[in-house]
Amino acid sequence: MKKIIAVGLMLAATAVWAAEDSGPLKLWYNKPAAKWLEALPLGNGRLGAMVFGGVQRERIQCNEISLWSGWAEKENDRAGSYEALVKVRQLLREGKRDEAGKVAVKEFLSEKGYGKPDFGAYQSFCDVLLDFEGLPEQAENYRRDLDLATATAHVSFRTDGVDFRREYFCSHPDQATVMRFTSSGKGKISFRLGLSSLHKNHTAMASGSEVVLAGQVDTKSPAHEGMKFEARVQVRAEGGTVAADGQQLVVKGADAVTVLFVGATNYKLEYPDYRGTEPAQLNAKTLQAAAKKSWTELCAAHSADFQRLFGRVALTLAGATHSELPTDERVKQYKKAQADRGLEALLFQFGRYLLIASSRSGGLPANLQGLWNDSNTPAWNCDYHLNINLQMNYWPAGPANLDECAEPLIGWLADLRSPGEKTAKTHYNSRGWVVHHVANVWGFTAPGSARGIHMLEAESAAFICQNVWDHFAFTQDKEFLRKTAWAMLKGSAEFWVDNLQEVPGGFLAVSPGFSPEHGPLTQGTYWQVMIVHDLFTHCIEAGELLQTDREFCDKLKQMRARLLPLKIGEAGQLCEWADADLEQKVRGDHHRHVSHMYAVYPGAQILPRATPELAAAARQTLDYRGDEATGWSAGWKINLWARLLDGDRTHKLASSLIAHYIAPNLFDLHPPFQIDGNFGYTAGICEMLVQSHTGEIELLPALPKAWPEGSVTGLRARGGFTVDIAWKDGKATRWRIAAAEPRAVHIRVNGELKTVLAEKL
Ligand code: FUC
Repeated sequence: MKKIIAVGLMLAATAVWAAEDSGPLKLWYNKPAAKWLEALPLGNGRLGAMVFGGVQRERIQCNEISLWSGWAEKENDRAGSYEALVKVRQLLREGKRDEAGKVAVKEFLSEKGYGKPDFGAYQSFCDVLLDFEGLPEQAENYRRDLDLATATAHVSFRTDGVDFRREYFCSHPDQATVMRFTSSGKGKISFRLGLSSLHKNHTAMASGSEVVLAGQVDTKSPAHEGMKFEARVQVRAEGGTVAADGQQLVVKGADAVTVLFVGATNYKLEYPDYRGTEPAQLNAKTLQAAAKKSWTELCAAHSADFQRLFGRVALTLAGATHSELPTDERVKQYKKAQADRGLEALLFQFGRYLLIASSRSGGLPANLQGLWNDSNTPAWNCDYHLNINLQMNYWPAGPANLDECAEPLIGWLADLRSPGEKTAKTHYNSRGWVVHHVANVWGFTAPGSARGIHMLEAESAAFICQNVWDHFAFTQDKEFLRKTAWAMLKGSAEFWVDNLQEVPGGFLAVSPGFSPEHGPLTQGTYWQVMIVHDLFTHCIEAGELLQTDREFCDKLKQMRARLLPLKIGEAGQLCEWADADLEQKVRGDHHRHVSHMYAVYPGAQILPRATPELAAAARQTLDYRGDEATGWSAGWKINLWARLLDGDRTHKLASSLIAHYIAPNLFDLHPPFQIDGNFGYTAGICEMLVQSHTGEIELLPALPKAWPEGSVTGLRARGGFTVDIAWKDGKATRWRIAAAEPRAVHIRVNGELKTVLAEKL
């Protein structure tokens, strides 16, 4: 029997939690933003704002996460597609991959969807434009910052001997973007405020102390009504006057001003119509409630709400930190020297900040840009890509102690099940639910049109179920497992029970299979098999925990045992395909997708200690692929190298992400901006410090030499544990594992495996 050692006894008497300070959690600049990628993001999960910080002309570019073009189609699935699927599978059995691909594109893919107007795109919302009368374009002592600790942006400067200060935040409790303008002088605040929008169908009107912009997205189709939206601003001046002038509000000679911004659409996350209350009605109610609160009360509510989430985790990395430099300069400097531990820690916390700001309960999931977008034709529709991007967005939720932020994803998936079941029936004549490469807010689950076999990624539902399972694994919330997750997992597993195909050797595999954006259609793709393996495993475990569906779970066990076994290729690589000819190109292949690394991360089938040969093959594959790629690809590789327990290589990837793929405002660049890279980075840092996918909690599994000393508190491990660690000279000097109830847990620390008692949280 293993000895249970009280945690406290292991603590080195001199150790402290906080190593050297990694510098303030602030992004700061000495000039206004000239471009969107220099502006500072605020968000409450539904409303987003980008603060430019101009002295004379201030622009706050605003978003609302549900504002989409397109519409809810009654029918996205393609009648007769199942017959085409039968043909495609037969062609693949005959080894006719090209022909199978052609039939799939011509006869199986839906004519609706991606690239068509019905699918839609995430839209810009509106801008709040402020012209401050009498202020110059440039001022002395200028500073613009975003304080991550309080989720507040500030702009301050001095002109004509008067100090001006502006503060901005997006409040979740009050569902409003709040601005406050003050100065050291009396009656010094005068401005005109207007709202503008890129949408051609809109009107703006000011009256009293409010201005309202109402609009409707153009569907370019008379048969379909576009989404309606409305923004409303209320100005509360202390001293001075407020008057309406056409489309603008005019404030003159105020001492201080509070501005409340509310915004809404008539979208409702509810299949099949996705229509809800009129935005004017929603806004009137929200504004009325927020208007009753003073600036101080609004601040206090925002701060308490945000701190509850953000304040759970602290990370300090000893070593050089350049917080004295403006953040854009700091990023430039990092490109040259990669010697700024403070920036590495800041970017970690920025990822946590962004998840809180773009994904809160009651909202939609964070899309390709979180919720920040200034275009009506954004890259990839700024949609939900399910062949890596959406999954990556939620990788940090569990380990970075932000479980609640996964709720929008869970809610959206719950809604997607109904259309997903219909698609499974029509396209696969099968039970269960399915979604493919891309999805939107309109319940689109079909294999979308136009873009060729890329659209054919039926494993996407099973892939996102990995996030759903992890939500349970981190929270241990059995009610969630019973009431919500079980139906999702079981439904997805049912789909695969009906769809796995027998391939040579009597194994089960996915046909048609496709390695994301790489290679042809085949029945020998490994990544899909890896995903189905994990789905079945999680389902079996859930069934046991919930004491339900024993027969079904037994069936899953039998089928899992027959899945195509993973293979090591002639060049020592982990094979992406069972088709030997496709593996010939492995040496020169630097494709950004490393899909068959799924079994290393986020899956856990390949483990350096338990499956060393496969782990060595995974390393070899990553070496062939190389470290360069795109923002999210670098983000994924950080997690992969951490799981392969190589701290220095992990740090190299993390440094390379900062050096190559970070904008002045710390948004990650694919390029263009894609938020998955930010979230991949943050998840990767967690994976360097704590891992918990093997039934034990490993402390500092991938600590690089560059981080000899530091501390982290509040990270989470699967099983509902919270982990604090301090380290020095690359060794843990102090740690604390806590759980809701004290219980024994296996930990691996400083090369030893121990059983310790987790403290009560
Ligand atoms: C996937 C990637 C692309 C891009 C897009 C949004 O399809 O292959 O690189 O990230 O998503």
